[in-house]
Parts: sequence; structure tokens; C-alpha cells
Amino acid sequence: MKHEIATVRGRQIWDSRGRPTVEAEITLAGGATGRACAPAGASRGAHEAIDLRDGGDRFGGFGVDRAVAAVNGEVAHALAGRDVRDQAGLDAVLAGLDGTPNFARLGANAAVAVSLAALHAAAAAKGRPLWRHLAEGRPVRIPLPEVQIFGGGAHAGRRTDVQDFMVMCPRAPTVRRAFEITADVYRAAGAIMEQTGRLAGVADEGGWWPMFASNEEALETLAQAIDRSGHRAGEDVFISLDVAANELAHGDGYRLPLDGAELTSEAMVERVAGWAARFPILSIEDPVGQDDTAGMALATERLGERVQIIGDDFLVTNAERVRRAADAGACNAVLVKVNQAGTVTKAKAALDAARALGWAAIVSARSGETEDVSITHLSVGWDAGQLKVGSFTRSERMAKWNELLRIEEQMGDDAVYAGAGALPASVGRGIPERQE
Ligand code: 2PG
Ligand code: MG
Repeated sequence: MKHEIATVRGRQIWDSRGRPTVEAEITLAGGATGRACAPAGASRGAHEAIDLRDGGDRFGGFGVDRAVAAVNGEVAHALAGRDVRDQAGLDAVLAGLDGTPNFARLGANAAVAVSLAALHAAAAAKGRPLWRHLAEGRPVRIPLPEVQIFGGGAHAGRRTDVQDFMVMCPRAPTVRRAFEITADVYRAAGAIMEQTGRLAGVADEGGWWPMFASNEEALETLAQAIDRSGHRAGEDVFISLDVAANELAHGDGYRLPLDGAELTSEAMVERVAGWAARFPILSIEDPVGQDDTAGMALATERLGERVQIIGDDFLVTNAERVRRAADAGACNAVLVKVNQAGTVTKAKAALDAARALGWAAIVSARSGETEDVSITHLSVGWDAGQLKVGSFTRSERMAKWNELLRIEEQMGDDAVYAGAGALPASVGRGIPERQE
């Protein structure tokens, strides 16, 4: 009885872009509660589950009245009385109720908030932190963070073509130290922007606004910032890119307005490979678009031994797409965004599919976020190994990084930082040992 769902409540709250989003709260018969908020992407893949918006003039069309009504109406009705410990069963009810392959009717924003709220309630009923509830006694690691320093693409008015310029510290001894190094790099990057008259605030995820004349200049400035921070590029600090190339697709190829370039798929891969040859790049997400399997396979063939090749819009947290990509030799890592799938169960299936292939996995936030820290717990409890949250400012981002520090403390002596071990095996092995 204690684990029976008593009430499901949906409400509209506001996200980090000042747009409406869905929050769900579940109360169990035993009194435990769980709450979660839906995030929202700006650079979205066409194969993602549907983020249901009201359209029209109100709030620029971003209203979520229909999604909230679905939670308070048919979802609440369908879930009442069910056992919250049966996450797969609850998620199957949500999918069945929706009746479409992609939550087009109820909204994946409604589904993800409810699915995660149920997970939180189940953990609360056990009196455990969510990460521990998910780990079920198995040893799990503290993930390697990917932290944005410059934010471009759809998160900065397309000021640069490449979307995320990030850093990773796979050789740090602890995540605490990785954050200290990252904070130094972030500060150094800001100082360079100020001193060169290019300081113009921050982009959607808190990274510095990318006032650059080319995509390569952003990479050069990031490399300078690492140097300026006093840490060593290619030893302590590596670069990670999210090209989000889906946003650059043009005809059969890609258009990079900032570089004045129109590229075939092969030339796009060539350009990205050129960056990887010049800079200490360890990870590249979506170097080509969502349906460019040949391009992704080429990128993986050319770079996959020493660079993590992540599919985001390309895989959309979908187990079937992960398996198909592997058959084609595309990607060696999956980005896991629960709202791309719609439910916890579907997202976990994509992660498991990737793991079965020996791939790496990164649990990721969206560009539109809230104070919700569920993804931090998922990345630890599922032992994904990596976590991508955005930059190192703004509390919708910092809340998630800070939660990792609390979890590290809860683990005490058992806390193990995944570091280089979280990367695809050949990539991790290729990282030079730190020279003292
Ligand atoms: C991505 C995410 C986060 P968005 O592309 O990986 O950076 O962006 O949420 O806008 O899809
Ligand atoms: Mg992406």
C-alpha cells in the first residue's frame, strides 16, 4: 500500500529561458513524494519525442497548457493506484495511453516529468537518494563532466556554427578537482574576451557569448584560455565539441555561414578532422546531421580510435537507432537525454544498447533547463560515466554540478571518479599519462 500512487499533479513552471515548462509531482499512499521538471531543447532532432506546445500567440506559442492538462487528467487517472516501484510498467502505461510512437499526443514534456517524478517517489519511499536507488547496491562511478566554455549555434543566435565548445578533465583525480580546473579555464576565457573587446555576456547554457570571426578562432581562444588558466592542454584539459551539425544541414551537405563554407558530407568530416588534428580534441558530438549515416560512419572510421564520436540528434536516445548506427559503423558513444525518449525506461534502454556495444555514454541536460537535478542522479546511478550539463555559471547548470559534489560526499571512501575510464576504450588509452 505504501508504494501505491495516490495523486499525480501537473503544473506549469518556467524554465531557464523564461518559457513555460511542465512540472509533475507524485504522492504515494505512504506519504512519500517525487517531483520532476521537463527540460527543453533548442537544437532538436526530428526523430525526438515531441515536446508538446500550445502554439498561438500566448508565450510565443510555448505554452504547455495541453501537456499540463494531460498530466492532471488522463495520466493521473491511469496511474492512480499503481505500484510506483514498477517503473517499466508505469512507463508502458504512459506510452500506451499516448498511443503514438513519439508522445505526440500527450507530449514528451508531460511524459518525462511524470516518469521522473515516479522514479523520485520510489527512491523517497525507500528513504534513499535517487542515485543510490538506481545503483541497487552495484558499484557506480562519479561521472566525467563535459563543461561548456563558449556557447554558439542555436544557443547564441547562430553567432558561431559550432554549438558547444567544451572542456573535459579526464586525468583529474576527483570531480572536485575537475571542477576547480574548469572554473580556472572559464575565468581565463572570460578575461581573454574582456581584454580583446569581445565580452558580450553569455549564451543559453551560460558559456561566454562567442564573438568570433571563424569557428577556428573559437577553438584557438579556447586553447589560449586553457594555457592562460595555468593548466595543460592535452594533459590536464581536453576540448570537446558539439557541432550540432543537424542545424547546419543544407541540401545534401552543410553550410557554415561564419566560415563562408558550403561543404559536402565528406568535406564536413574533413573539416572536423582538421580541427581534431590541430587542437587537443577528445570528443565530438554530431559532426554531421541526424540522417547522415554515411558521414557519421566516415567520421567514426577517421577519428573513432582517438576521439569519442557522440550521436545526439543522430541517435535521439533511441535503442533501435543506437543498434542501427552500430551496424553501419557510426558513433562510439550515445548522448542520453530522457526527454528525447519520453520515459526513464526508454532512455535506459538506449543506454543499455550502447553499453552492450562497448560504447561510452553521456547523460545530458537540454539548453532549456530548471533547478531539477535528476540527470545528475541518473548519470551516477546508471554509471553512465559522463555528464553534460552546459557551462559553469547560472544556477540551472550549477545546481546539477553541485549535486555531484554532494553525491561524491555521500559516497565517502567509495567515491571513484570515472575520468578517462568513461571514454571509449581506445580513446581513454590514448590519453597521455600526466607528466609531473
Ligand atoms: C545538445 C543540447 C545541449 P539542446 O545539442 O546537446 O547542449 O542542446 O538542448 O538545445 O538540444
Ligand atoms: Mg547535441
